[in-house]
Amino acid sequence: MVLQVGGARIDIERYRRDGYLTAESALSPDDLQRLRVASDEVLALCASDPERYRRRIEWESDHLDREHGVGMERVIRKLEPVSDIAPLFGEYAFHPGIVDPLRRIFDDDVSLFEDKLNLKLPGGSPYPWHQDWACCWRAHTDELITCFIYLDDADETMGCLQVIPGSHEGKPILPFKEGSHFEIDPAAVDTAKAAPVPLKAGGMIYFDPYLLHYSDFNTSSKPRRTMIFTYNPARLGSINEGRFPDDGRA
Ligand SMILES: O=C(O)CCC(=O)C(=O)O
Repeated sequence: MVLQVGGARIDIERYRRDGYLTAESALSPDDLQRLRVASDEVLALCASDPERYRRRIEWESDHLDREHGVGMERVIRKLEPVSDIAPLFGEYAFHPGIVDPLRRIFDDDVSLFEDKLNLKLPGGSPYPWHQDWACCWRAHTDELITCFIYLDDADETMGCLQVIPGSHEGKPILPFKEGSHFEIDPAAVDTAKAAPVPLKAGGMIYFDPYLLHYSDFNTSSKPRRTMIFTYNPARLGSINEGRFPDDGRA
């Protein structure tokens, strides 16, 4: 069944078959500009007091080897969660152009399960092949859909998302690489089937929690910022409210 939801063409069978779907931007150039400004502001806020915001911050230096880490010592790669300290992200999480397709896939309203801002600034580090449910969400339902929204144009030189279409099929839980609780064993990943998903700013990727995905270094001179929202069906309730750290905010 193919649905036209706002500007998005939603092919539900395709989502179920491939485990992901792309959609054109639901956001205007003004929306995107507001979000980029909000991204800069929340980044500056957290960078100004990294001790206070430490539970939200992932540092590039924890993901880069010595060769790639030069000059990246104090660069933030990810902020999670952000919607409570940067409410604009919380507002856009419920933008109809973003969530209406999900309401059709879930056949229900949505509840926001997770929100984050991945910066991938120039020189930013890869995310090795992983499955979100297996690495990060096992304590919760797997009735989850992630929406990945590029705030900047993203191509392969900027480390756009890459996926293995259909790898979610049958809800496999693939073995981790030895010593990791995140990265899948490279022997279990057929990288010949990898499909890069480059999109213009505002472009969206909806994907399944079992889908194998990856992104490479940002070797360009431009940022590849991404707003990432994960939702569960509203009938399950607000099941991940405990994710917001109490970092002494007024
Ligand atoms: O931002 C990226 O490039 C990948 C992020 C990702 O895979 C994740 O947050 O699970």
